Amino acid sequence: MPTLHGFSYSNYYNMPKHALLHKGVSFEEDLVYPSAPGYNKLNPAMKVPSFTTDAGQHLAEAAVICEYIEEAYPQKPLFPTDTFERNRVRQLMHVAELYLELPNRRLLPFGFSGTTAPEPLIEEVKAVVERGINSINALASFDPWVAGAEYTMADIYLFYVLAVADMGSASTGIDLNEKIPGLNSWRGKFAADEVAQKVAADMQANKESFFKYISG
Ligand SMILES: N[C@@H](CCC(=O)N[C@@H](CS)C(=O)NCC(=O)O)C(=O)O
Repeated sequence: MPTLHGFSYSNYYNMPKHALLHKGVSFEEDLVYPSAPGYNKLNPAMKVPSFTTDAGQHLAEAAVICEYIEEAYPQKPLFPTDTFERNRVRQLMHVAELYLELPNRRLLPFGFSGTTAPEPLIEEVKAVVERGINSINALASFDPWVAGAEYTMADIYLFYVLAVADMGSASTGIDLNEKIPGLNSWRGKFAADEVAQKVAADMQANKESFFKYISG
């Protein structure tokens, strides 16, 4: 059986987890934090998630694991068959990660420690987030899903990216729901799904353990 390694408080871990649950794939969850001894054998970059295939091979990077899941488990597809549309979904995944998740991630240590981020850092983050907002507004339809009529990996990616983007908003003051028309109602629709609710419940269940891990 394939194994997903990581922890449920991680938004990146929850992307492939959501895809596996959506497709009804049987898999094991290995609760592990990235500094665990030997974790580098699963992912040399020491980041969560990583994935072990049925054949015992290790993969890492959430987007790569998601693509593997789609190829290995084609049921309930999460990418369009049309070449252009499939790559449009990938573009949405990448812009969400690069211009909404990663800049806001730089502010997480301040949020977690209750300290104020330096103004120059906040300005840098805001400039990058502006690119993300413009990209999502240009590419996403929210009609009803991110890439249009079909529920795709872009929905899963954007939803979990927003977990970190929201935390950064406390420092930047950027209200993504206000800046991206359609975002809030789409988010409600996504979150109402049974799979999203299981992932959210597991995330909450891991919260205490995660904060103990980072405080150590
Ligand atoms: N590019 C990586 C990012 C994963 C990532 O940043 N994971 C966080 C948890 S949400 C992590 O492992 N952080 C530990 C660290 O940075 O040392 C991916 O797509 O999988």
